[in-house]
Amino acid sequence: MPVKKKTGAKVSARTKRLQKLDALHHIHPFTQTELLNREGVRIITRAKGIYVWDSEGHKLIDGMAGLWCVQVGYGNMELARAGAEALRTLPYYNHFFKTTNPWTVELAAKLATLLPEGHSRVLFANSGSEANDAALKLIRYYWNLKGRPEKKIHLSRQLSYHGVTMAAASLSGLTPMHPQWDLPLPGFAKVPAPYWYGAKQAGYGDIGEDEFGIRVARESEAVIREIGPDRIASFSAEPVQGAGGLIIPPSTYWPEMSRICRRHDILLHADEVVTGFGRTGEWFGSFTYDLQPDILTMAKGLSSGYQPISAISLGARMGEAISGANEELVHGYTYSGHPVASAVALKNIEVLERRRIVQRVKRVIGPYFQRRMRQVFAGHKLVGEVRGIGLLAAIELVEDKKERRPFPRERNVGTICRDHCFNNGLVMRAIRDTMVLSPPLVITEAEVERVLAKAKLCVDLTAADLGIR
Ligand code: PXG
Repeated sequence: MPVKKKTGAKVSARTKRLQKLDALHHIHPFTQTELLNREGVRIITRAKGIYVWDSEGHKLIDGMAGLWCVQVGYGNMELARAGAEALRTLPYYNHFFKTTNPWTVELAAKLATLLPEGHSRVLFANSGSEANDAALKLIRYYWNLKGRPEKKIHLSRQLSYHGVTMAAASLSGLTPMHPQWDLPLPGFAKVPAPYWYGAKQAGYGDIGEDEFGIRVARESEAVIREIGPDRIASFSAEPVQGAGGLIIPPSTYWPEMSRICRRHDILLHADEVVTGFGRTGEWFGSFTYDLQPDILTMAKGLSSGYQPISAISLGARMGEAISGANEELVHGYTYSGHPVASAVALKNIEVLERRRIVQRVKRVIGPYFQRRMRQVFAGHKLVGEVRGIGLLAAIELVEDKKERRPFPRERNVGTICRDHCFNNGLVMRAIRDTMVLSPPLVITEAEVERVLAKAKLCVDLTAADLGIR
């Protein structure tokens, strides 16, 4: 997000200094370093509620809750105090050598009350990628314990995002994530994504949503049969695909995919890094879509992003096998279940519960947001589809609405729109030409209106740039 200088506006000496140091010493994630260094980085200096401010004093609405994670909004002093208290009392200790700390124990026990049935045991890590990496190890270990060492292939979907470690990136179905690193590793296979809006362009014709959900599941089963179900360890999936373009599965998809996993004895791994902690209107997307995962990974909303912490929960089948194994579990990070991160996550869950934030997403603000998104963008000449659930929403910008044909990639329509958003005080994520919103769960109706007014203005400005009236 480059700082766009308004005509005549001067950038402060402090900003200039930090930009220079950043350019010299800091390599950014998912960024073309040389390009960013020429433009100058934006420096975020503070945040409150749904707003962030940069070092030049520009105020932006954070329509993405950071990176889909700041559930309780910025500046929650309860979380800050909980973290400070743990820092003062026990800034570090680990869970190796038969030890633990009160916050991590309480957090594990609290999670067990919120997670899908049977998920009574958790392991901790520090990021979504690490949690997914560990999940794949645990899946391999489970099959080894069960005397089925040939079950080793990890299935996942095209356009999925599961993180960046060697294994999590291999699991990810976003193909640009692979060539720089000679990935995927062996042992990973992909099945199609239930991306209904793209079905026409993908050659499925005018297929209905429900029929498409079944088709995609059946095509996934064909891949399973081709590889051989006896060789497949697991199917990893986000209940709703986030970074791949906010793909909301047709209602027929999950029931059918769940049946297929059960039929072939494939472990279901729900990646709830985005969908966890209220984002879809339930504590976990697994409840929204009635999934019974064997293993579940969570991060982001677990601490509202205030601290780096993630967790892996095991359903009854894996939990019993792994915790009952007659040997040491040879896995764990220095910072797994860090006391400060655990204290913050625990307080975050307390705040979500006490303020009934998840219920409010389900009953009040989620439905309001979805309804108003559709009203504001209905019939817009650039908008092919508005989709979403809970406090996740996307508008897909297309060249031809009837044919659902996207703009040529080189026109960079999503990037144009995103830049208008930044320049007009709204952070919105562009995934190809799909504009995504995932605001803090504490957003109010009046704030939703502010987000939508800005989003509408920016889509209009994009249409004008493209010469579409
Ligand atoms: N699973 C899912 C579903 C995610 O969305 C990860 C795993 C990895 O988490 P960590 O904590 O290792 O980043 C994610 C992360 C984006 C964006 O631009 C999305 C993520 C991360 C960075 C950028 O949409 N999701």
